[in-house]
Amino acid sequence: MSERTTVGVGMVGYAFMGRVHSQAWRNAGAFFDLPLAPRMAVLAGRSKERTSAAAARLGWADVETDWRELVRRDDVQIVDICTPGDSHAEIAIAALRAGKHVLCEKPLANTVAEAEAMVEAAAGAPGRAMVAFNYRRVPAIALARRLVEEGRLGEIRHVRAQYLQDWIVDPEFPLVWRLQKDKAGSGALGDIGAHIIDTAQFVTGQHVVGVSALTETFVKERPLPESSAGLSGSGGGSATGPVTVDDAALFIGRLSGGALASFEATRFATGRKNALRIEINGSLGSLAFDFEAMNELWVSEGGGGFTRILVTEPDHPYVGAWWPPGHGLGYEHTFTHEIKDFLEAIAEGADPSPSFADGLRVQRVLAAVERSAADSSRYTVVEET
Ligand code: SOE
Repeated sequence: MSERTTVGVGMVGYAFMGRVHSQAWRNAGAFFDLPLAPRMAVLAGRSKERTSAAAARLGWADVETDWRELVRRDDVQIVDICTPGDSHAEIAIAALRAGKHVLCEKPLANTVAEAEAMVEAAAGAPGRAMVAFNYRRVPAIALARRLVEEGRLGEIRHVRAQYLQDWIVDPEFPLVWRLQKDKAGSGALGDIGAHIIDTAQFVTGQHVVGVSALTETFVKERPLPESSAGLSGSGGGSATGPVTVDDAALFIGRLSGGALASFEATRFATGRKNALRIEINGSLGSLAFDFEAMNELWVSEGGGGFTRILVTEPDHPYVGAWWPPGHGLGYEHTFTHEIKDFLEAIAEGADPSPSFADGLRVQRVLAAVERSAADSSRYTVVEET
């Protein structure tokens, strides 16, 4: 067996995304024949005690309490950014300038200007840069892309994309960082709307060229949290603070190939936990996907109704590396696939997909949605409320 080059990985952040990325770095080599051998060298977080505990649990060899130290280390060739959006640009640009490869959580940044600076840094750097839109690596979504690419759906006319969650329906749910504009950039729009924009663009091979939008913040004040952690931040006392992001964003758009698209991203879809859905209608056929049944793709061809493809066959994207047919994959596998694809791109010296430029394209759509929603002249009143 040939000796593979070892690449040291340094990860910044260890909350929800840090945990799923860690398991992907740990497992990718056990299931895929990787061109490079990742070594989980160092984890960075602010508190020495909490970062050390996370590193021991998640499998990182060492810790730093300042991400700048991580970026300086010679045993780190890849920097994986799992922090809130307000630090993505600074960390990514520093890492690229230090000659590292960068994997950055989505959305790429909090503003278009930051995302542009990141793309510029990536263009002039030796390292490769990828934005972590993990749903591209759901086997059923990758299969959907394959079907569209093969022309099986014909000309694409409609895209209906939704990302429905309900984790903040309770008005007592605390004001965690995802509900603060200075940390997260936007709310449901950037957090989960970004995923459906990327998924729609990826599957159709087209991009959004114009939008018209409505956004809403249903619960405007929330209890201040004891900790600002993730999706389960614990409630505080009686003090409250303002929610400064959208709870829901709905928009319609036109795609570059002429299709009409509708998008809905909300954290108020009571009962829907992680329903990333997409339906595409073309001149020859249609397909439909719902992440809550992520091993299934529904396809209509030849003028008939929808039939189910169970996406667990070895010739389906990524599946051959895993279990026998019918045994199914989960959320975490999408990140393992992401790591595999990222390492292959690095080894080939190619731009990973999605690149920072793809992330910027999504960022521009997010900004356009916010501009459209803020422009009341584009909203036709039927009745004053
Ligand atoms: C929270 O809405 C969240 O964790 C997103 O930030 C992730 O990107 C998504 O995959 C699951 O939900």
